[in-house]
Amino acid sequence: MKHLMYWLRVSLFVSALAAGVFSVEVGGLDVLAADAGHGDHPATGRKIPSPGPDDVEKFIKVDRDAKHVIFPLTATFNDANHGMNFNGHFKGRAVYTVPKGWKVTFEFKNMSPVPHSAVVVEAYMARKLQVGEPYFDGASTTDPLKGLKKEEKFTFEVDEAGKFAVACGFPAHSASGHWLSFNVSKDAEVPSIEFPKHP
Ligand SMILES: [Cu+2]
Repeated sequence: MKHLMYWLRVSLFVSALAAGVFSVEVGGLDVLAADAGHGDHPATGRKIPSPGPDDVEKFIKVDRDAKHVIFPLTATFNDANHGMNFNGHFKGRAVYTVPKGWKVTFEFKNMSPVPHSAVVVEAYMARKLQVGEPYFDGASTTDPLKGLKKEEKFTFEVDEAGKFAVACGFPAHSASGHWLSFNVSKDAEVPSIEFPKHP
């Protein structure tokens, strides 16, 4: 039922967009993230990791010598933000930081029948209806506008410091909150994830 409602919302939105009558940013879906923690996915019962403040180290794989970090990235991990979340987080409220010059792999997985995708873009792009091309070479799933209903890994190198976002590239999803904060830092020595307080 939830998925049906969600489809309905999206198709209504897309129709509005097509008709050119949509003028305000989608921002009404302000459901706070449930404490994601480790848990069973409500739809599948599968154990999927989702980081909380105490288990970031278990969640990410770090190879300091190779300067390579691997993050799981599960779209629709749970029902938070109507399923428009990665690992249970949305609207930038998980901040992934990686040191400049490192290699980053995202292990994208979509748990929903709705297509989702992932694209690394400059932070301000996350609020747009279409988030555009990946900022770093290779920093997206295949054809992010269409989205995927399966798993796909992608790896890229972060050769420039700045504030970025891991956004869903399916039209209007990121504007509805389907994005995480992704910072490339020239000072950080190891990758980290932080959870800013809700405003
Ligand atoms: Cu999405």
